[in-house]
Amino acid sequence: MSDRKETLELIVSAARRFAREVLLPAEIEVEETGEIPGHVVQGLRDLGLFGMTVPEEYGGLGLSVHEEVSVVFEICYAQPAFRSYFGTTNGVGTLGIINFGTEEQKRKYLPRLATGETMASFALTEPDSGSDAASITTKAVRDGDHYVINGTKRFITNAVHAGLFTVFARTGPKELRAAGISAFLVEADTPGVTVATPYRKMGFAGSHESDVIFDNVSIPVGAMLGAEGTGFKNAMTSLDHARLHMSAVATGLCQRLLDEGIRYAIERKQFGRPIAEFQLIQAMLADSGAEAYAARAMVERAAMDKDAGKNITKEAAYCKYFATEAAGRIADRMLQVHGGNGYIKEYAIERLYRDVRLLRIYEGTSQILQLIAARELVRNFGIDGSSS
Ligand code: COS
Repeated sequence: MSDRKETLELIVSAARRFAREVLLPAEIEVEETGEIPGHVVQGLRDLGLFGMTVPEEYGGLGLSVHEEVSVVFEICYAQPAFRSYFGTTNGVGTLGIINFGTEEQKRKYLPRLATGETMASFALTEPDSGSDAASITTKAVRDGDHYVINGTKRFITNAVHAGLFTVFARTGPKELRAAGISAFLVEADTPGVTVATPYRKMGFAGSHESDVIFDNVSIPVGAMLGAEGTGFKNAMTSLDHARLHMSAVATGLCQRLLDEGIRYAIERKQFGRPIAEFQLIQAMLADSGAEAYAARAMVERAAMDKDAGKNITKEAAYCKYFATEAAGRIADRMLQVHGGNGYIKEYAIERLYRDVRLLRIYEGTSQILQLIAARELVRNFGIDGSSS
């Protein structure tokens, strides 16, 4: 076996063990306290998960996308807030620096992001700009050798923990839409940055989403990430990758939900037999097993295509759309398998059912992903008279 393959197998099996031995037993505590316990955070750091995507030369694990999703499948066997804790730092909050940062920006930030010493957040969404990301109104105005940022960002995951924000702001007129948006690296302790109290949510306990207010925040021109006016494309490129990661999150959860349903169906007896022997229950298990398998196959294939340098905008949209919708359907069926017990808090399915609901909304709603996939299909049709 090659050294690389052996190392990956070690990382994946360590992630699997960690999920089963450390994360699963901590789930109820996280649900009750709304916080990720310190020993879990330390464990995530020890595994190097904050720096999964950071190249080795900057202190990260330098995983390929296929390797990354393989680890995420395992970690997301546990409830998704654990992954959220390191997700923005190795995902959207860091990918921009890796892909578009100057050498100076990479050297300054990546080593401490890779260890989790500094956490990163991605600040794109605003109160009036969600799916229509090109309509943001946060402004960055040049003032000598500085930019001054004003605006409010909404639902920013991990803002309360973040030491660094990738902030998208308008440097050109609103008529320019996407072409008038630039990205900036803003340190959280810069005067004028305020992180609001996290929102109370339906699920996902342990993951914090807050508004972040930028009030006359002055940052040096060197804090711009990529060239002026390229911020939107930079965000979309990061999101293509992040949507594959999110599809892996959903895929890990599909497996967990299925296992919760199978275990219950074997243990629960009605009419003198385990309910797993009843064909209508079996249909729900089979449909869910098939969808979990399909999600995994899609995500692995798209990740390999991305590693091979292919454009995966359409495939990432397919994957996130399919895997997160599948997780929703599986959660619903497995709750049904649990009957009345599925509706009470003693069973994990009640919590997971609420948690997976968010996956179909953030990092691109299912409807936006359908739109992206269809646009790509139509755009590329006709070169050889087919869509393949
Ligand atoms: N990769 C690279 N560039 C991309 C891109 C991608 N995946 N998608 C779009 N672009 C480029 C386009 O090529 C275009 O540049 P040119 O004019 O030079 O060709 C520019 O970005 C603007 O793109 P587009 O015209 O497609 O923008 P729209 O406003 O029509 O819409 C969508 C873009 C809807 C796809 C975008 O706003 C989106 O993804 N919305 C969802 C946002 C989201 O996921 N938010 C979640 C919170 S962030 S965690």
